[in-house]
Amino acid sequence: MTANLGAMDLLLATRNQHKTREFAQLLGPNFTLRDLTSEHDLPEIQETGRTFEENAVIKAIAISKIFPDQIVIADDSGLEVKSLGGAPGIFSARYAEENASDRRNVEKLLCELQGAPERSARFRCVIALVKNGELITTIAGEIAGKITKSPRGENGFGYDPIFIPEGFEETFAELPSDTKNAISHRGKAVAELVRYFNTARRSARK
Ligand code: ITT
Repeated sequence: MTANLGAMDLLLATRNQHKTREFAQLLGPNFTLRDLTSEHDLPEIQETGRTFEENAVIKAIAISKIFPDQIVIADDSGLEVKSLGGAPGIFSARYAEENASDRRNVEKLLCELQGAPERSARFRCVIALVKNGELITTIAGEIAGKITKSPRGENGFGYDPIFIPEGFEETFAELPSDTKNAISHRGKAVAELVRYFNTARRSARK
């Protein structure tokens, strides 16, 4: 990512490069985004919360305490499937097992839903914004849709090949990234985050 004079520096508390790519596309050139992929000596953060919001706050505060001069954002997100009582939910990344691959998680979900007529689901995302170890705000976004019977498409990550957003016939992995970003749980949350920053900048100028 190139430095941009006047851009706001943000540290995204993630090692998931798919998330970083989406955030960079969504935030655009007014922000300089860095993630944790080049930080090799950080302690493991235990996501012990019971909700997306709690886990986003845990991640953002833990990283902010290590980088107190940075504006830190964290994304906790996942897929909630209605007929599975909201699973995999906060366990989306580790549904099949600890450190599961996307393929294993998708296989497990399709197996759990085998023959199920009720396939509605939603992606949810909560972003926590933290400075100096203190929570400033959390912002949520979600998108409703349904789960396919088999994976389709190569774009995106995670459960994208089996999720068809409402109003579409293609999966998130078949849609161009711009289309996903315009309607996704993360796209909505980041749009709200940008509005938050713009309002804060305007009132700081007054
Ligand atoms: P960090 O905690 O380092 O940010 P992570 O991948 O472990 O990375 P989460 O705990 O928030 O992050 O788990 C998110 C999981 O939910 C992710 O690994 C996917 O399986 C799924 N997920 C979230 N957003 C998604 C999206 O836009 N498309 C497909 N799957 C998504």
